Amino acid sequence: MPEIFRSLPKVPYEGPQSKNPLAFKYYDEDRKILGKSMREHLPFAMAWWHNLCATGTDMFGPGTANKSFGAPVGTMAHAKAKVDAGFEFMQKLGIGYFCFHDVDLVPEADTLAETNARLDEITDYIKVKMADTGIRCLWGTANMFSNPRFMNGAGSTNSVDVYCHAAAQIKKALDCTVKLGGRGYVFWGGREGYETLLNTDVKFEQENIAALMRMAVTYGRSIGFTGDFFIEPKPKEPMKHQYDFDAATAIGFLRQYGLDKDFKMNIEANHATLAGHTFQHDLRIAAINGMLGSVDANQGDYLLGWDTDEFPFNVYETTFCMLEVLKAGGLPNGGFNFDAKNRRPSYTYEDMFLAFILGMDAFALGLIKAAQLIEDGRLDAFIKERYASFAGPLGQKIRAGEATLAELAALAVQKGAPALPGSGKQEYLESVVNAVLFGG
Ligand code: XLS
Ligand code: NI
Ligand code: NI
Repeated sequence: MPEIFRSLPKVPYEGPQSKNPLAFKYYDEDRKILGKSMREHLPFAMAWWHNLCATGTDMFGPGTANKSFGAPVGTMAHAKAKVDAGFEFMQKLGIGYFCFHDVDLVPEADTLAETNARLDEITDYIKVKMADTGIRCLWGTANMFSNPRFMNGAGSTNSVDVYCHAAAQIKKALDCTVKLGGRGYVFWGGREGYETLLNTDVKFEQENIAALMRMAVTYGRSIGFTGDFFIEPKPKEPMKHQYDFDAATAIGFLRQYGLDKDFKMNIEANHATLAGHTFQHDLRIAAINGMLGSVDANQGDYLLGWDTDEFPFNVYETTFCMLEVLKAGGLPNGGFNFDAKNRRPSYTYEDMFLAFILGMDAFALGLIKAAQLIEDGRLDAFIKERYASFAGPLGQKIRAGEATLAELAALAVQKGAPALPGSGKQEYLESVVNAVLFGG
């Protein structure tokens, strides 16, 4: 097998003092943090689509990066070259997992039968590579948003034939995910939403999406899929409004349709910020509902209103993410999928390596700092103290749901006007965070 990234080495850990661009400064895979190795805390995944398929095309011009990997684009030879490139890349970076859409793996054919045959062929090829390298599949999904037939969505479409086609794609993508031992199956509702309410029956569409998900669960379980189904919330783009707006909305939807036992959230940083939240907010909402499943690790640009899918760089964000993940006890069937792409002018093979080094180091540093914040204890102690008034008999009664409104009203009269509830000390807490992050 000819080496594709010939001039690029296996990336070593060299520590924060290293000036070697092709070395990790923080990601030291065997280093133990809170009793577990960094590798165990951070199951990193490569997104097939961004890393092996996307060339930097945008609305104003064609791609700048060559991702042919020596084979004619659009052929099965190219599909295999992408597998070769992907596995060499993951091995050189020390990445343990990958994520894929059906049509990232093979070019879509004119018939489902032919596309499915191609998927069988490529997954056989991938399986051999997996056995050789120990690299595993984090999650699979079906691309139900690129082909023009999905212009009105898949589950939300007005066309029963398109709906049927979507079911076929999900079935096959589940077959492939199970064949590759994937730990999760993702629904990102790319076009599950609307452009205008003037032509849309929202209730009808949401019921149909739920029915499609229910069929997927039934089928998945019947073929031995024991992992988690994930919804990946996103408020908009490509549609003006998407039904899985944010974690809270998606969780409400799952509960309404009785899907909450089988589904968790795949939280993407840039989607949370598009919804007007922080990344940490959506992670927290998922976590407190027992639905923090997986993470699409990227970041947006606060000055731009779209999904820029940048590699994670902001260490405050990765620290707060890892704080949520550590407190939730990790991601049993999830991981950190770099749903991120190089900027268009960063078009070389070396840039692909540098981008993952940045992202993996940003998360490793976030993990180190989140663990230090937990060990430091001042944030947790402050929060505990902040609610201390509920620790007494009255608070306990309220928490147990045993108090009545009339009883509390009578007590309030007896007690007279309450004192102010105590300072929130946000500025102090922020200075604690900075001391832990930068105090050496
Ligand atoms: C797009 C989404 C997509 C999903 C997988 O914004 O992030 O890449 O992760 O379909
Ligand atoms: Ni995205
Ligand atoms: Ni994503």
